[in-house]
Amino acid sequence: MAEEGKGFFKRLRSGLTRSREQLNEKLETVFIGRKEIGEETLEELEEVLITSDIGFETTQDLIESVRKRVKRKDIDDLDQLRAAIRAEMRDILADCEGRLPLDDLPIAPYVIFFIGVNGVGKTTTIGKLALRLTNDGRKVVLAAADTFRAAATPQLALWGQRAGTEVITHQEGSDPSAVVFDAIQSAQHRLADFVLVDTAGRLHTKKNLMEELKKMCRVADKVMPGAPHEKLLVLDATNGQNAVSQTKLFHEAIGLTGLVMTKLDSTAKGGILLQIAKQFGLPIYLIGVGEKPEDLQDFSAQDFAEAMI
Ligand SMILES: Nc1nc2c(ncn2[C@@H]2O[C@H](COP(=O)(O)OP(=O)(O)O)[C@@H](O)[C@H]2O)c(=O)[nH]1
Ligand SMILES: [Mg+2]
Repeated sequence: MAEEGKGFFKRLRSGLTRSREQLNEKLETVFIGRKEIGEETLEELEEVLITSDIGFETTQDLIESVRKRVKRKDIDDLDQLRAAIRAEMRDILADCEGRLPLDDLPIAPYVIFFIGVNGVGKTTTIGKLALRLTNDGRKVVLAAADTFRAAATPQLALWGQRAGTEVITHQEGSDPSAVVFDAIQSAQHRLADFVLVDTAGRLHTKKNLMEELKKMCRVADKVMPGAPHEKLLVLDATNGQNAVSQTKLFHEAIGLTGLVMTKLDSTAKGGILLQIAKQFGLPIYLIGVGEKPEDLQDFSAQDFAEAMI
């Protein structure tokens, strides 16, 4: 692993500390005083996994895989059990590794909507990503299309300043579609590579929010046929099971192209990522493991599984 890679993995591992420690503690209690792994151990293991937020189906996959290995006599201690679970987790997640087209953009500007309920980390994620993209020499335009909350626009503008990007803003309460329109047009004129669109997340008016998002998509497509190129749902790992229902809700309403999961550092519920990966099969593009810009990472199945157990 290159030096930079090592640093990233260290941050990921440290971010997932709570999830890992809780899972490991539970696994240890299953094994205390046991000499061999029988059906009873597997049943207890199943219980442990089910209570680790990874979901029913993922648990069944893991248990099946462990049972096979026990039969082949591949597992007779806790370390080997951990290795088996790790390998199976990696395989489940491998299908969900998403990558933004950074090196060869299929089209420019590449328009990405960031969607999700209030407080999940949309604005922060856009800010961190903008910083990374501009550091890599990409030209970025930010669209402050959360016109609903007064504080939203200055928050995004601050990130834009930090990253040195243009930020398209309108007045509070104005039509977010108009912001999208202006942002894409401006990006086209300036030959920008990316438009990152920050959207509102008030969920108490669910129906209106979905309609508004659909309208923003229609308007984007009108200025630039095919836009938005990504509709990414941002999820907060600390929300646990609520993150599952949010994914279902938004995916059914507007058809998502991928996911971002933030705040994995603030919870022991990191397993929720496995549940969502298994249930929806959507690509996971980015994960947040802390407050710093470097804590927004590309999602790697191998690294995540290794950091998790
Ligand atoms: N610990 C931690 N905090 C995060 C992460 N991502 C976002 N946050 C924090 O979550 C809070 C809400 O983020 P914000 O971007 O304003 O959410 P929005 O309402 O979806 O736009 C802020 O205080 C962020 O600093 C993360 O990966 N880890
Ligand atoms: Mg916001």
